[in-house]
Amino acid sequence: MYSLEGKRVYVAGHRGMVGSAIVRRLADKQCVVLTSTREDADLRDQAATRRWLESQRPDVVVVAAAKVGGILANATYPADFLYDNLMIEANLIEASHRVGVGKLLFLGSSCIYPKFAPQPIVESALLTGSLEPTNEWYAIAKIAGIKLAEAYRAQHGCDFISAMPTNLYGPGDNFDLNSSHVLPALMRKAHEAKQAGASEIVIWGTGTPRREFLHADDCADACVHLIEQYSDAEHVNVGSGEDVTIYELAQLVCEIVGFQGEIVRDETKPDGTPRKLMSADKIRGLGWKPRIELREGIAATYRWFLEHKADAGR
Ligand code: GFB
Repeated sequence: MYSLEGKRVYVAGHRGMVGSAIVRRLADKQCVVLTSTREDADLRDQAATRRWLESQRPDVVVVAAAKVGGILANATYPADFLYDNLMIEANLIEASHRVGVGKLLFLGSSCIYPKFAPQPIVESALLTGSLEPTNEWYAIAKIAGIKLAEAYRAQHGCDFISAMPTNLYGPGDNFDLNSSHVLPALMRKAHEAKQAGASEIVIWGTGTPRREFLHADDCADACVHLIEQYSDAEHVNVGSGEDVTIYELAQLVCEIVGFQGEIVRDETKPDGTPRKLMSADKIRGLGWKPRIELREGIAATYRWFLEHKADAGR
């Protein structure tokens, strides 16, 4: 058991959906939460990152900072997804070792696993096959992050651990149709179609790929649980243990938003990996399970969208 009480906890990436959820989750932990802006330290800059950590002296570092995006953004900006993520994680992990950080949590993604990994995907499936081409750049950066954390543990005895969240959604998500993940994209499309009285929304691909979704608040809860309860080299999957097809997801989002038109498929757009349901056995064995059911989580996220984003871009 690692106690967070009285600790200085640096959440890198606190403006993102997961980072902000982790900051919320830490509110009752009697720790000091540290955050940084791009002006404090550009985390792609090694010297700036080191200076920031030396000045703040955190006990705990959460690597939730990353360049993220959906299937199209990954394919459009491969250099940014590989370079930015490699730099951010390498700079944070190395500087954390230098300043003697007692616990570090690195956050990856379920796309680290082979495209055709047996389902549900167990942690040991890492590096057993080829990656899905639409997100191999991001995946390779995240695999390097896992291995860095593992290497610093092996060589320097650092208590650095890694969590692999599944596809996440929730308040603070990106709702831009060109760069977002599927769930916020469908929410925006359904909302705008309803507002405009349109007869259909268009979804990308065949609608047959299966995805597992987890609310960002559940992910944040799992992250804090792992910081407190887990200390080992192998990464830990963080998921709900259930998946749906993209078409089923679109139906659910339309129902919650109140859009009754047709769902049309644009098969010129990529499907990506056919399925990536992760095994949740390991994290359940560590005493954690999600609380937010998909329908309830989407409804809460839609309320957030209505309050914060519904008018964006008009
Ligand atoms: O969420 P998403 O962009 O990323 O797409 P991945 C999931 C599935 O939803 C794909 C389909 O089959 C998309 O073709 N889809 C349908 C849509 N309509 C839409 C739409 O309007 N927008 C989007 N974005 N998708 C990402 C990786 O993969 O998952 C990242 O690219 C990361 O690297 C992330 O790992 C968790 O699930 O395919």
